This record gives sequence, C-alpha cells and structure tokens, in this order.
Amino acid sequence: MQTTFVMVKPDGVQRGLVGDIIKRFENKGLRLVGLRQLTPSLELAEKHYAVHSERPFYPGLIQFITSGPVVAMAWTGVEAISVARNIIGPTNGREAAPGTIRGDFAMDIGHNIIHGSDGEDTAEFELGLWFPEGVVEWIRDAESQIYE
Ligand code: IDP
Ligand code: MG
Repeated sequence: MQTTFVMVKPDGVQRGLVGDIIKRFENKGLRLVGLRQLTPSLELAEKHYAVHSERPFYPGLIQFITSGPVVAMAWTGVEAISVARNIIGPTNGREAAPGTIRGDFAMDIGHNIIHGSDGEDTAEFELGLWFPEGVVEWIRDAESQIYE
C-alpha cells in the first residue's frame, strides 16, 4: 500500500470540479485518508514547488497556487502514486488523453486542474507538508472486493 498527495488547484475549485474529481478516485478503489480545503500561504506554496524554483514558470505557478482555495487530499491504495498519476494524466491538458482528469477538463500546461505526487519520496514530503497532523487510519470494507 502507498499513500499519495493529490491537490485540486484553484482553477479546479473555481470551476466546480471537486466532486467529480473525488468521485474518480473513489470509483477507482482508492481510499480517502485526508481532505483539507485552504488557500495556501506563500510559504507553503514555495515549499511545495521548491523543486521548480529555478524554472521560468515558477513565479506564475506560485502566484496561481496561492490565488484561492485548493483542496488537498491523501489517497491510499496499492501503487497509489502511479495509479493517481494515471487518473490525472500528463501535465499539458491539450495532450492528455480523454478519460484522464486533465484530458477531460484542461486546455493548458499551467492551469491543469490538479496535482499528484510523482514518486515515493515526493509523496512522503508533500503529505508531511500538507497534512502535518497525519492522515486518517481506516479500512474500506470494499477493499476485500477491490483487491484479490
Ligand atoms: P506535474 O504537475 O504534471 O507533475 P510538473 O512538471 O511537476 O508537472 O510541474 C508542476 C506544475 O507546474 C504543473 O502541474 C503546472 O501547473 C506547472 N508547469 C509545469 N510546466 C509548465 C510550463 O511550461 N508553463 C507553465 N506552467 C508549467
Ligand atoms: Mg510534478
């Protein structure tokens, strides 16, 4: 089992996509273990995107992500990190396949609706950053049907 960090960005919240997005992860069989709505502080945004601090799009990215509320989530499942990335789709919404979140809702590279951790180390770092109090321990009864 892995837990991954997923965040609906300000464009996804403003466009009213939170419910649809949560539904896709639930339908797939992932288990929701953390959920928080907040407008990220500059400090939090800069820590989250520190890896991109030298990129030309970084100032715009920080401005965007602090511009309004986001919905931060933690999802658990077998190989949850790559499963979530597949549900999300590639960065550029115009290139993302229909059926993925970005493929269905995004037309842009920057305003691409949603974030998902890209590896085990990133997931651990991001979960600690956005859920410092930890996540919720529970078992979905349906997991006996979801997994062999
Ligand atoms: P990812 O979100 O698919 O993992 P990353 O390369 O990690 O993509 O970039 C982080 C975020 O930075 C992207 O989701 C997007 O919002 C923004 N971003 C990435 N590349 C560009 C770009 O070329 N122009 C504008 N924004 C970008
Ligand atoms: Mg990334």
